[in-house]
Amino acid sequence: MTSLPVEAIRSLAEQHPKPSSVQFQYGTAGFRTLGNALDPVMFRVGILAALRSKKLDGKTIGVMVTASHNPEPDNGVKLVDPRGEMLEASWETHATNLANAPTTNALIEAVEALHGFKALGAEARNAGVTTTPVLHYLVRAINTKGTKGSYGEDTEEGYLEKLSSSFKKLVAGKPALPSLVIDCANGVGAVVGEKLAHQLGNSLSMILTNTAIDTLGALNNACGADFVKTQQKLPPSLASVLKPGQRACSLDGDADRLMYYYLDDQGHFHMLDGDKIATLVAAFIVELTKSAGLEGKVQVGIVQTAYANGGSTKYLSERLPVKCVPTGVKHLHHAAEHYDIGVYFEANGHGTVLFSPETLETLSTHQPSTPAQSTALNHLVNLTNVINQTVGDALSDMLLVETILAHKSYSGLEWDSLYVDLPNRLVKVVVADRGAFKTEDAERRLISPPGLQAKLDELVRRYEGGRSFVRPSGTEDVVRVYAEAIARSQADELAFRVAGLVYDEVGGDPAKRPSEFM
Ligand code: G16
Repeated sequence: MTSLPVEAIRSLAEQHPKPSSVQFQYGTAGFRTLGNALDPVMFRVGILAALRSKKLDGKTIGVMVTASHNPEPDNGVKLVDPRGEMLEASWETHATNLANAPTTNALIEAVEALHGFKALGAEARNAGVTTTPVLHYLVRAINTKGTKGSYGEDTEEGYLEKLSSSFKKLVAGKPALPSLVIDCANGVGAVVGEKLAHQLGNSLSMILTNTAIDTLGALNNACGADFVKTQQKLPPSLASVLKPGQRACSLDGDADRLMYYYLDDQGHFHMLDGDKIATLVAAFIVELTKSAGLEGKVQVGIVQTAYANGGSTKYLSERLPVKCVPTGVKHLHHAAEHYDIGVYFEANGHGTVLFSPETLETLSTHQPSTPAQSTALNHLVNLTNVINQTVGDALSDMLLVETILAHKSYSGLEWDSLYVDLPNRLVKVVVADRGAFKTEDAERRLISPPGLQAKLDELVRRYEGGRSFVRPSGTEDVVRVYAEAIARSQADELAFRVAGLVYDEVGGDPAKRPSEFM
């Protein structure tokens, strides 16, 4: 072990000073702020990643630089733990502390204090320009290389090969579906999507749109999964591309979220969000486990957040165990690990399916007693490979959805009719201090500011089927308000009334008071 290279850190740190006026926070998924404010954070994250790797016996750690679902000029950086999961929560505090050390000396002290590490000198490998889920895959593949749990070849090609070969097996013999239009949000999904389309050949016809990755200001601008989810409408750029009845999907800027949608015969837009994906996937996996003769041996469970549409929660909880956890894939992921097969999706389209080690063992040792059982078992095994189990992955989830649609001969309309979404509305409120908002009960209730929850309850009671909650965003400097009710106008009105309450409670610029529907 070499000792801490204090002088090297000192001279580099001097080149990346932290401005005293800013405070950084490792939030829901890493540091997010204006791209031009991130320089000192990037440097310190590099140090933290090295320390994390040392702490874990030299395991590979991932560092992803991405604006994710946010448009320019935002940017961000997030860390990936050795099994391809999000950074362990206890280290988020270390990340925040390092990022906020006010001087070079304070930074060196913080590094030295961190679990008493005396060595750095980590090796770095550049994964190049790729999606967030590919980075998660690579980290797991590197760390499991040559072991029983080997996750695949540790290259982007290895990732594409793993996904495409299992997809081809899953859809072999099924009639090819009509072309799928894919909105790449002008982000890196366009690059990896192009390679995936090439690998898949004629097993899936993909029409890639919004692929302008070099156009300034285009990223997530009036396109992408977050635009579709929050605006509940078609990206304008797809208006001339998408035909009634045709399926389309949007990735977000770093391709870890996925939203599906279609236009009906009248040209009306219908959204198939993370809840609809979770329902489709869970139903299919339950059906396969039964067909494989594994009923009672392997349990499927669902994890959602408070944003899950009430229609989906009702439908799913009548059939399967459903757990609600706070926003953030890390929370969903950990909860899903408690099931044999855990299906987790945020309504925003971020999610995946986890197969427990015992379930993987069961799948590899189970002896099918009929040809039909054998086929179902093979499908389950192939699903474990088409699904990126490290994190939500738009391209992998897309192949999963396409597999199911091909097996069920479903169009968007048939998939959509599994249950009816309650009309809902999401509103952002800009407040002076979002830190004043604290929640409990998986973010469904406010405990601070005091008294505000009682006022919300009183308001919600006036709306039929009304439900609303308020939480501080972990990725943007805003407070989010969600509301649903049985009628569209009621959901909209409730959302804006709650937003108004929130705004009045904490005060702020009157010009920014949420005014629609008031
Ligand atoms: C990140 C998290 C997601 C979360 C989202 C929004 O998404 O990974 O789990 O839903 O932020 O968080 P918030 O409402 O706290 O701003 P991404 O796609 O940016 O990684």
